[in-house]
Amino acid sequence: MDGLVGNHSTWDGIVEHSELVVAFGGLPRRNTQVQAGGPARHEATEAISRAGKRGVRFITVSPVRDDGPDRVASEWLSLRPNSDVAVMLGLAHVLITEGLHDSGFVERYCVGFDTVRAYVLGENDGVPKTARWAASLSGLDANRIIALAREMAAKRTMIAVNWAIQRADHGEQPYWMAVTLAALLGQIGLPGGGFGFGYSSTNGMGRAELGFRWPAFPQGKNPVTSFIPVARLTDLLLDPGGHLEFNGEVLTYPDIRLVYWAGGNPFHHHQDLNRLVEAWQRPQTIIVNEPYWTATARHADIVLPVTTPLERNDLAFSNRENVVIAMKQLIAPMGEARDDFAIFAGLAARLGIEEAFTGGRDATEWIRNMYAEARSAAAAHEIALPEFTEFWQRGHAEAKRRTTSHILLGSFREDPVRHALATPSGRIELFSKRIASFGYDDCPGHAIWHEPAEWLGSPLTVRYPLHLLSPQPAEKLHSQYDQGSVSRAGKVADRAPLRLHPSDAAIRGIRNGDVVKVFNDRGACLAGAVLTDAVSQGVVQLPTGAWYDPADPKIAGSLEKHGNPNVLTLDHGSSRLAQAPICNTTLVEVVAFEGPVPAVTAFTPPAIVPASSHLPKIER
Ligand SMILES: Nc1nc2c(c(=O)[nH]1)N[C@H]1C(S)=C(S)[C@@H](COP(=O)(O)OP(=O)(O)OC[C@H]3O[C@@H](n4cnc5c(=O)[nH]c(N)nc54)[C@H](O)[C@@H]3O)O[C@H]1N2
Ligand SMILES: Nc1nc2c(c(=O)[nH]1)N[C@H]1C(S)=C(S)[C@@H](COP(=O)(O)OP(=O)(O)OC[C@H]3O[C@@H](n4cnc5c(=O)[nH]c(N)nc54)[C@H](O)[C@@H]3O)O[C@H]1N2
Ligand SMILES: [Mo]
Repeated sequence: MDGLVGNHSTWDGIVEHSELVVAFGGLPRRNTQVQAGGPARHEATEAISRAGKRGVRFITVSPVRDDGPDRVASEWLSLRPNSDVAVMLGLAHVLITEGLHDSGFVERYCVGFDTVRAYVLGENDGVPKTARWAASLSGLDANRIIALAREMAAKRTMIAVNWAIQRADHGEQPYWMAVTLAALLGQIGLPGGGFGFGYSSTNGMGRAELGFRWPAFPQGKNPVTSFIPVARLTDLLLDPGGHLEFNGEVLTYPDIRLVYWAGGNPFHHHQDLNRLVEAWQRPQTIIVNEPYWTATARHADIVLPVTTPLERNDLAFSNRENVVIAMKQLIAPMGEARDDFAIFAGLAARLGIEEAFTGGRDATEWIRNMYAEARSAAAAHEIALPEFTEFWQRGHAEAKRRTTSHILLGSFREDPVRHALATPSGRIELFSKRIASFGYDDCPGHAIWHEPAEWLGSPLTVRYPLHLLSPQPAEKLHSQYDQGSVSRAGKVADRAPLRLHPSDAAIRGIRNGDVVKVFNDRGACLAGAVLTDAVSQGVVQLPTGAWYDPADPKIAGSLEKHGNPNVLTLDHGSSRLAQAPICNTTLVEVVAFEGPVPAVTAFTPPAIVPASSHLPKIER
C-alpha cells in the first residue's frame, strides 16, 4: 500500500479547498502523535486546526464521539461498528436515484459502474440499498443519510477513512466502497476532493513525498519463497501442510520448527491469544530478541537481550518526514545487551558468513554509510544535506521539500491515457474482473455489504450484547513502554481502561473505576471501567497495549488480569482476498468483577541467574 499511501493528497488541498470532510472512523489526534521512525513536526494537528479556522465542515462517522478532531467542531454521526459500507451504499443510492452522481467522471475514468449501479439499485438481489436500508443496518437516521448525500454532492468533499475500519471482517469493502462513492461524486483528482485513507492514523499521511527515500539496510534476497500473511500466524503453527486461499492463490503452510522473532510482540498484537498460546507450543525452539521482559520474551526458549535506543548509536527518520535525527548513545549497554546488528553479526560469524552479513562494516560505519547514501540520494533531487560530521554534531538534519503539494490522481484526471493507473484496465476499477475471477463469495468483483461474523446485528448479541473496539492506546505505541510511568498513569485500578456508556454500565451495576471482567467464548480479561457517553450504547472500547498477563500462564484461556483485548478478538482472515486481521469484529459481555482482585504481575522481572554459573561465557 506504500505507493498509494505516499501519493495521498496533501493537507493543503483540504485546508484551502475542501468544504466538507466526511471522516469514517474520525480523525483522532491520539494517533497522529505517532509516525514510524518518529514525527518531526505535528503537521496533521496543525492542518486540521487551519482547516477548521477556514470553516471546513467536519463530520465524524464513528461509534465513538471523540474519534472526531479535538480542536475543531465536528458533527458526530454515530453508527454501529462495522456498518460503514452500508452507510456508503445508502449514500450512493441517493446519488444515483437523484441523478446527483457524476456520470461523465465514471464513464471517463472508471470501469464497472453498470455493475455497481445494478447492485446499489438491487436489480439482481432484490435489495435496493436505500437510505432506509442503510439506516436499518447502521442505526443512523435515513433522512440524515439522504441529506448528507445531497450535501456531499453539492460541496467539495473529502471522504476520509481511517485504517481501523479495515481491521474488521470484510474490511476490504469500506475502502473499495469509499473509492466508489468518491468516483460517483466525481471529485477524485481535484484539490480538497476525492478520498484519503488514514489522514489521522499517523502523522505523515497528508504530507508531500520527499522525492528520495532515507536509506535502510539492504534486505538481501531470501531464498525461501513461501510466505503467509502475518495475521495467519496461529493457523500456520497449528496446521503445517494445510492450505490457505489468498489473493487468487492457494498457499501451503510450511512445517515450522523454529521461530525467531525480533522487533515485535505477538502476545500484544495477535488475535485470539489463547489460540496463540497453544500454537506457540508446536515449534521446537523459539528465540526472541527483546530489550524488555514482555510476554513474548516470557514465552521464548532463548531470549537475547537487546539494547534500548539509549544504549546505542542509531539514525531515526521516517520516509514521511523530512528530518533525520542523530540518536546518540547515552549509556553503555546494560548487562549482556547487544544491538540486533551485533547479535546477528555474532550469529553470522558462528555460521561462517560474518563478512557477507556485515559487509565488513561495524555499526558506526553502517550509520555513516547509510547517511552518506541518503545525502547523495537527496543531492540527486537537488536537496542539500550537511556532511555526516556536521549532522552528527548538530543532532539532526532537515531535507527541504521541493514539492509541498500533491493531489492524489491529479495527473490521471488531467490525462487518463498518459497517466493510466496500474490496474489491469488502467482506470479506477469499481468492478474488478481479476478479483471477480477468483470466485470468492466473501470478496466478489465490486464493493458489497456483507454482514460481519460478529456485530450488533448478529444473533450472538443474546449472549454477548456489546461490540468491542480495540483502538491504539493514547499513552504509548502499541505495547511499548507499558511498564513506564506515562502508560501506568493512564490505567484504571492498575488495568487498561474499558470505556462504556453509562446506561450499559447502570444495567450491569458497574461504577466508574470498578474492576470489570470482559469475556466471550474465546477468553476473559479484567479491565478498569470508565463511564462515558462518548461511546455509543452497545459499544465498548478497550485499547491495545496492556502486557498480556494470564492468571495461570500454563493454561490457555485462563483469566487475563491486565486488560489485553486480544484474548477476546477473533482470529479469522478478513476475506480470502487479503486474509487481514479482524480485531474490530468482536462481541463481548462485561460484568463487575466479584471477589479478590488479582495483582497485575506483567511487569515483574525474572530472577536473573549469573551467566557464569551455568553457561559458558559468550565472547563479546
Ligand atoms: N498514540 C498512538 N498512536 C498510534 C499508534 C499507537 O499505538 N498509539 N499506532 C500507530 C499504528 S501502527 C497504526 S496502524 C495507526 C492506526 O490508526 P487507526 O487504525 O486509524 O486507529 P485506531 O486507534 O485503531 O482506530 C481509530 C478509531 O476507529 C474507530 N473504529 C473502529 N471500528 C470502527 C468501525 O467499524 N467503523 C467506524 N466508523 N469507526 C471504527 C474506533 O472508535 C477507533 O477509536 O495508529 C498509529 N498511531
Ligand atoms: N486488538 C487489536 N490488535 C491489534 C491492533 C488493533 O487495532 N487491535 N492493531 C494492530 C497494529 S496496526 C499493529 S501495527 C500491531 C503492533 O504490534 P507489535 O508491532 O507487535 O507491537 P509493539 O508493542 O510495537 O512491539 C514491538 C516490540 O519490539 C520491541 N523492541 C523495541 N525496540 C527494539 C529493538 O531495537 N530490537 C528488538 N529486537 N526489539 C525491539 C519492543 O520492546 C516491543 O516488545 O498490533 C496489531 N494488533
Ligand atoms: Mo499498525
